[in-house]
Amino acid sequence: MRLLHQLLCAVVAVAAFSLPCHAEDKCGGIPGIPGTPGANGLPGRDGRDGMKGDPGPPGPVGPPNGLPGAAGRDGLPGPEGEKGEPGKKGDRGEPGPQGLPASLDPEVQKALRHLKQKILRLEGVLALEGMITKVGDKILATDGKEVDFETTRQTCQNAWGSIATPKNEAENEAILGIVKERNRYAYLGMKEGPVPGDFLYLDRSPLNYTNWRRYEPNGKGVENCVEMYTDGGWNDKKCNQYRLTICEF
Ligand code: MMA
Ligand code: CA
Repeated sequence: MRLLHQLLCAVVAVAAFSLPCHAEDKCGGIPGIPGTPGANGLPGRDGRDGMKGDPGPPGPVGPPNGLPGAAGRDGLPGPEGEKGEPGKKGDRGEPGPQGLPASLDPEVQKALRHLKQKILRLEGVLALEGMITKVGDKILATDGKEVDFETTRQTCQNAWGSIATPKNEAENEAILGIVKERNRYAYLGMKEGPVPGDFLYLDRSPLNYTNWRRYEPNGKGVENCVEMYTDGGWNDKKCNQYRLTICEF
C-alpha cells in the first residue's frame, strides 16, 4: 500500500515538473518538497488456511482397572476321554414264538444224524490206529505215561474223562488189553473207604463188580488204591506207585 502511494506521488511530481509553459510567469517555478506520507491504510483481508498438520503423539496408557474384553473364540476339541462305565442291563425281551421240540424238528434230527456219522467214522479211524478201545458206550485211551494215582486222576479229568473203572467183565477185559499191550500195571478208579478193606468208586458208591486176585485185598487201611495186574486181576496197593495212565470217556 505504501509503495503504491509513493509511486503515485512521484508520477504527480514528474508530471508537474514537465508541464509546458504557456507564457505565464507562474510557470517554471521550482517544484516544492514532497508532503509527508499519508496515514496507514485499513488492514488487508485474511489469508487462506494453512495445510493440515501431522498427527500428534499417542496418548498415555489408560488406568489398569479397565473392563475385560469380550470372550475369545472356542479352542480346538481336546483328546478323546476314557471309556465310561457299562450301562445298566436292559429289560428282558418278550419270549420268542414257540418252536418245535428238538426231538420233533426234522432239521435238528438230520443234523444229529450227520454228526453221529462223522463221529463214528472218526472213532473207527482212532480204533484202527490203536489209539482208543471201544467197549460198550465207553472209550478207553492211554497216554503211555506212568504216574501216581492222583496224577492219573488229574490227567484224565483234564482230558474231560475219568480214570478207567471196570464195571463189568467186558470193560475189565478192554482195560486188560491196554495193560497187556504196554506190559504195565494200571491204577483203577476206586479207593478204600472209611471201612478198612471196603473199596468204593470215586463217587463213593459201592462196587458192583470186582476182580480181586486171590488173597486180595489184604492191605487193610494201608493200601488205599487198586491196581490191575497183567492178568486182569486186582490188587489193593499204595497210591504213590507209578502206574500206566488209562482213562475212560
Ligand atoms: C505186595 C503188595 C501187596 C500185595 C502183595 C501180594 C508184599 O506186598 O503189592 O499189595 O498184596 O504183594 O503178594
Ligand atoms: Ca494188596
